[in-house]
Amino acid sequence: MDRTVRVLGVPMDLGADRRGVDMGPSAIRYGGLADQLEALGMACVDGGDLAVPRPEERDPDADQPSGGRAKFRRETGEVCQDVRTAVRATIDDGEFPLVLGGDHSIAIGTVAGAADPDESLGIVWFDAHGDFNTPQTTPSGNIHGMSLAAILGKGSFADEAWAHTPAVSEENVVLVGLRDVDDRERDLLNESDVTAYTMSDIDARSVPSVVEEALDIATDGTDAIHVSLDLDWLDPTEAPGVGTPVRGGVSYREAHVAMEYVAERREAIRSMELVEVNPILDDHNRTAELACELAASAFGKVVL
Ligand code: 4U7
Ligand code: MN
Ligand code: MN
Ligand code: MN
Repeated sequence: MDRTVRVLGVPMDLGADRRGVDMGPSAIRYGGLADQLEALGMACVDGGDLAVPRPEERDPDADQPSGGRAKFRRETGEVCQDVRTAVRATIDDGEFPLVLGGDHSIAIGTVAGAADPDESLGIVWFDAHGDFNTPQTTPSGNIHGMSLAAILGKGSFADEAWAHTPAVSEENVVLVGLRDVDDRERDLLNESDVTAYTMSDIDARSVPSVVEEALDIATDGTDAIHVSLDLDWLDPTEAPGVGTPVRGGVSYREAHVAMEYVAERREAIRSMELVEVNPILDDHNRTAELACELAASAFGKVVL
């Protein structure tokens, strides 16, 4: 990937309960993102942060879908449409969009911008969670737990043009690292054609084998892929600064190895995002610094 990287910050926390994830873009920049990428010989420009409304100014329950709950649905839709526009403009300018969250609801916008409507886009989604709830199944009402289902048009998202991206087929969507899935979310995931690798699969088969297969599935017959990295994919001992930590995640080394395999496919990668970093819960910014390191590995950093 020889293109210039354009960093787009989305200080979004409307999709999650734990305040602080809105400071993720600053923390990741402060963690040395541009330096890490420039050390690789890549050009890096900063597109700044998009505007996101404060939750205190809005009513989370305005404009709810029938038979369900999706807090700040209207505002999330508006922000995601801005993300889509910014990502699309970046790609049209020949640059590579690296989106910094913010909570994972922003992926709805990133994918909408990355997916050319005339093409097909695969997704590899590294996460402890499935993000496969709908407004009808969610236990929390938080859209960051629904973003992948929204992209695929599940439940009432089927009728929401800002959310549903038909250029993404379930057959080319892969979840990696699952260890916390809600009951009704599990049913939806099992009924779908999405491929999901749990931590048990990683234990049994190792990261290289699982991640290679995930990349094969996402690239199979597609024009490009999107890589979505929720930092809670890692074990909380390595990434304590996330809103919804779950024990039993991948180690520091496993995360780097996974990103090195991602780097091998970088010609196919159209966009990437780093989400769910919460500096308030972090330990001296180490989760944000780790996010920068993992981005460098994904862009081809090697030791020798
Ligand atoms: B993240 C949860 F109930 N499943 O839907 C939900 F456990 O983007 C958590 O992966 C979602 O961090 C976590 O609220 C969303 C919950
Ligand atoms: Mn997530
Ligand atoms: Mn998660
Ligand atoms: Mn989270």
